[in-house]
Amino acid sequence: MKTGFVNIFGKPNAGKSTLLNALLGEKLAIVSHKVQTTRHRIKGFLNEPGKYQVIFSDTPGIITPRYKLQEKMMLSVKSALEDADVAILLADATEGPEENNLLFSSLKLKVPTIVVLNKTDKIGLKRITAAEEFYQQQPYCKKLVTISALEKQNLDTLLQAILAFLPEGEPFYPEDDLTDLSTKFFVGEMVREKIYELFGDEIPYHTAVIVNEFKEKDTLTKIQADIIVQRESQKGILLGEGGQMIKKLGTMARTDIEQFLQQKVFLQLFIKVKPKWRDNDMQLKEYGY
Ligand code: GDP
Ligand code: K
Ligand code: MG
Repeated sequence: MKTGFVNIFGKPNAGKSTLLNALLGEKLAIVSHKVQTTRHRIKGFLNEPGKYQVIFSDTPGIITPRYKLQEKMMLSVKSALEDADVAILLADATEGPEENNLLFSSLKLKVPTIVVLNKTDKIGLKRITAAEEFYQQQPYCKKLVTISALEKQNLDTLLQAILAFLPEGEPFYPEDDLTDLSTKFFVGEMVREKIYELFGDEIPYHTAVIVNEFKEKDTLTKIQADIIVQRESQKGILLGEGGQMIKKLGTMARTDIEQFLQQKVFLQLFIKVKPKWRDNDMQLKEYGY
């Protein structure tokens, strides 16, 4: 059977997390229109027992780090660059190809690379064709596929292209697993996603979520999580007047978590101020980075 690591790279907001979710038919990676939403490498497995196990990795968008958290994010990209059997270079079709080309060339990948032109739902055929021609001339481009991750267009063509490049081998993970990450991790991510959804520019970038308690009982799962911010003023914004924002956040996150776990959830959120956590090695480790 075909098995191997297929790692997705690209600029922030290219649609990497949307693509991972679309390929797996399951929402594993959180998505927002803001850059740097994804902080970890997130693995999801696509299994067809006896035929293939594709281990997809979503990665943080490639940037020049400005603080330690971003350095750690780029380390997770580096690990994905090193173990890829096939690389997907994801380009946003609504942008000109030059900047993406600079990034893709700089990665110096030695494995087969598929350039995937995403968001083709947003542009006309003429621009799609021009971009196709551009990428097909690049030495790293072994294959080009145009898709819309959002509208799930052409994903099967992409899968077939991937399988053609994947080596033969035995499965790396049990064939009924979807991921190697814990439920606790995904619960924290769902809280984080709502912070990206509800709060303006700066807040999400100063925030971490840590799940302290995760207790499954017969009919109810009890979850307690801390939201870490850097300043008192940010705590105030997250709380909102009379605590209305944190309440809204809690309700939105709980709804998603209940759908994910298929169970009733009691979610308790506390806000804690930890100055400069994004540059503190110990704290980054504690928060899972
Ligand atoms: P990432 O930063 O590369 O992981 O990108 P995300 O998956 O978080 O997506 C960034 C934004 O682009 C979100 O608002 C997505 O809904 C949007 N997006 C992703 N794929 C598509 C697509 O195929 N078409 C359109 N129109 N929007 C997309
Ligand atoms: K994003
Ligand atoms: Mg992402």
